[in-house]
Amino acid sequence: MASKRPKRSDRLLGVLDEYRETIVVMHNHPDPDAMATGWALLTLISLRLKKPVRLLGRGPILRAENRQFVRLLRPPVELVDEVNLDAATATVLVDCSPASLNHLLDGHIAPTAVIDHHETKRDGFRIPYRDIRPKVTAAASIAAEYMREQNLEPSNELATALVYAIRTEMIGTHKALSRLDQYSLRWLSGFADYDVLSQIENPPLPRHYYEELLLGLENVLIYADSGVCFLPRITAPELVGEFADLLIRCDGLHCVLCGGRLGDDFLLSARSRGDEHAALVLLDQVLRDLGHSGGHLHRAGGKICVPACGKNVDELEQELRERWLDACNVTTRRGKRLVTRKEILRRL
Ligand SMILES: [Mn+2]
Repeated sequence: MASKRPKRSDRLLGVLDEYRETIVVMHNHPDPDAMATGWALLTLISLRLKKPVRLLGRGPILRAENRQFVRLLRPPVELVDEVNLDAATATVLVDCSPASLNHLLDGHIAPTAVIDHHETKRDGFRIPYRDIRPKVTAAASIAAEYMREQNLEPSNELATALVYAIRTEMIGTHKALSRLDQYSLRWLSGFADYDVLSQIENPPLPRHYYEELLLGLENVLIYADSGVCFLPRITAPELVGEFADLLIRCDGLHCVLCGGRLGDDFLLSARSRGDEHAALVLLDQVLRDLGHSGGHLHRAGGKICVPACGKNVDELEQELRERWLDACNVTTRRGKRLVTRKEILRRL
């Protein structure tokens, strides 16, 4: 007997049909998962409801792979600083939590719908449609499911975007893909362009990227099984998370904290593996009364507004290091450098 359970995509479309138009909102500095998910929803909404829909987020997009993604696939993304809403406009928040501050609704306005896979804090909002599945690796897998439910085939570009989104979200997760992720990947692979995918995965990198990587590596300190790195210079906000993904792969490390200042913001990324500590919980402790955090259990991010925190960057880094080591139950305060030039040369 066929299931009578209403399809999620039908419920979403039913909610949005009450409005004149829809704005799909991505998190700030949208990543491929946010862009691909938003793009699929935009396609779904415009084809099924035949009403105006836009895909908005705050920029800029700076990571080389993400710029290449935009250049080659041309997702219908509009980068804006703010959004004007009226009662006839529905909002769909994708790939981030309603209560988090890293999107155009700033955690103050309840969206009409949310489609996400992050761990979500209680937000107290009345939201007519919620589809939040933290066990799913990529929000893009959920968006692909909606398209499949509605018998819509993605264009080559959209399918490539969704596949790339799932592949990037797999980095550093240390867990098997959910059944939905696997199913979506298999379905999408029939439409995706793998030549373009490889061009997105291997973009030309600017020279400053290597400089920042070198400065970062020289600043990694190891305390027992915990690593801390404050990057002396970053030009793209995404580098903090990228560096954390690299560091958590180091033999013997179970949790890492990376941070760096960009303008007024001090950006943080935490990673963990194993059952003892979860990055999300550790970072939450570190940022108490200092800033905001969110993300996945083992991959979390956060932000502090430097002028508002009452400390200069040196004091802030010292405080963050203390709090991080306390949260990790590490008693030593003597860090060992991950790499030192002198030691490497001596071993030659
Ligand atoms: Mn995501």
